[in-house]
Amino acid sequence: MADNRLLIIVDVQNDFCPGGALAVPDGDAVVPIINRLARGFTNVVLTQDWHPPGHISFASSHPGKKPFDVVTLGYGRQVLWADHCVQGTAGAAFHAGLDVPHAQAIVRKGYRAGVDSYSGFLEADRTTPTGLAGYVRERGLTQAFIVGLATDFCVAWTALDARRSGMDVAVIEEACRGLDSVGSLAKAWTDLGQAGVTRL
Ligand code: VGL
Ligand code: ZN
Repeated sequence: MADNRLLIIVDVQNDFCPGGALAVPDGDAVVPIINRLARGFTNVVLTQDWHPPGHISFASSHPGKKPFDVVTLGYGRQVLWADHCVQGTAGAAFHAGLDVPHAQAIVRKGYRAGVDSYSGFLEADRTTPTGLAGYVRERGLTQAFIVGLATDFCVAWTALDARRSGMDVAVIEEACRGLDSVGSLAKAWTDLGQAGVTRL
């Protein structure tokens, strides 16, 4: 019998953990929880935030701007961040304690210089696909369980897009941590609930 369940582990990378460039408070606490959860899944994919130097989401790319400022780009509203998850750096690497050797795919996102991507499915211009929707479809995966960092950005956007792609979606709250930079955590849970995402 086919196992249609997929665990999506979002952005458990050094820069999102304490000491990292864009640290999520208590972010590394999810590592042992995710390791334990992952043992219960045959199908596991990881997302990896993966920006080139000078990426458009970096405040340093916008003279006079600082992290958490908001700018309007061609595709809409963009929160600016400290430089983080630069391709090939230690900050972009997965947390060393993450132990999911049976993960089947790694989906990198945010690698185009001029487009951000919180979602593991669709970039911030809302038109450029990462390929994950096609992967999920070809593999016949219908039920997504989502964990990782940060709850209010990449986890929430990935969950909403998984839902839009037609999957049944649950976010496992104890295996996520949020940034809550701009009152974004409460809003994320509201949006997820309205989209029919289960909060586990
Ligand atoms: C993320 C901000 C910028 C995330 C990624 O993984 O939630 N947040 N890039
Ligand atoms: Zn990023």
